[in-house]
Amino acid sequence: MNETLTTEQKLEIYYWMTLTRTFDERMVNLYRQGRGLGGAFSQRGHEAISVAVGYALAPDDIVAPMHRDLGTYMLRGMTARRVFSNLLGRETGITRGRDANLHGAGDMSLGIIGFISHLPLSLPVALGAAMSFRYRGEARVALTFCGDGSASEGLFHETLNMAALYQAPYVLILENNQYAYSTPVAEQTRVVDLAERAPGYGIPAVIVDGNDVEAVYGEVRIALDRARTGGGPSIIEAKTMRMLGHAIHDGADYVPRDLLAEWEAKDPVKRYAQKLVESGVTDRDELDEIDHRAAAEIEEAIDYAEASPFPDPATVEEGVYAE
Ligand SMILES: Cc1ncc(C[n+]2csc(CCOP(=O)(O)OP(=O)(O)O)c2C)c(N)n1
Ligand SMILES: [Mg+2]
Repeated sequence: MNETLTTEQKLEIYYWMTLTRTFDERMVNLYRQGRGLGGAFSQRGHEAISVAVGYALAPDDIVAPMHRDLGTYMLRGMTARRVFSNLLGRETGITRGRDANLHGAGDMSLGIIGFISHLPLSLPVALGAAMSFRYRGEARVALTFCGDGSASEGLFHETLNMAALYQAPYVLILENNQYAYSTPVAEQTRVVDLAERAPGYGIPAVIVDGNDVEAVYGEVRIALDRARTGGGPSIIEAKTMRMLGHAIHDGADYVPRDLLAEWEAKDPVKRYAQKLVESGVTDRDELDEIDHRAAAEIEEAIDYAEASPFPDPATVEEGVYAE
């Protein structure tokens, strides 16, 4: 299924990509200015993947995003205000200032499973959601993200084996961004394409250019439709590049500069802008207008977060379930 996107949809996708990119750039700046708090993981380079997934999911589906999937969070209704408030440890944040990054930042009313820090623990949790859809006969899908490094953990294999066995309505987006912290993919596995593992579970997989938003969208729609109509799970390996360090503290000196330059030339946001202009969908003026709208929205979200209170220390035990 490769449905054609309308002009309106393409511009909407561009808006989400530029919003995600601007959020990220402003977040990095805030931390460099000493205005940040907690951990900040740049998702620069991942915009096409997270936006395409968020755009393709149905409202009733469940998603388990990771730390570089900001576009998906925002497309599902997690506002920039709430995410910035979270990053700055404010009461108005997703975790009410308990965790100043995207860990645990879920909201089941938006169909988002909070990201679990212990990688890749979100995988079996999302599979649980998929199995519940199957048992209840609901036409819903659970989609989970997984990094190249996380794919080397035992839970990856256990989860996919079980998902395959039970033909769960489950889609796994493997974000191969070439590195897990400072470890390149070639130093943790002998397979070149992580998608090569799929036949071992008995499920289909595709490899997609993770910097091409429409290509990712097309593959995600195919996988979601397959899962929704009883065809079982599948893997989409989206190849991209982590363009900055693992987190804000990491200068990533271990990444070869020419590798970064190679991927910079394939920047997903700039590339989509160029495609939209060259194919006559729009012109640079309209894209500039969208960029300005996104920038204004992000500035407003930062102002809102910085003006929001820190949590009241008296509420520290709220949300703690252990006794
Ligand atoms: C079980 C476990 N071991 C180690 C870590 C520390 N850690 C956090 S992110 C990360 C790298 C993950 O790499 P990858 O899955 O490729 O995702 P990426 O950060 O590249 O998006 C590591 C080692 C962790 N969170 N959980
Ligand atoms: Mg990685």
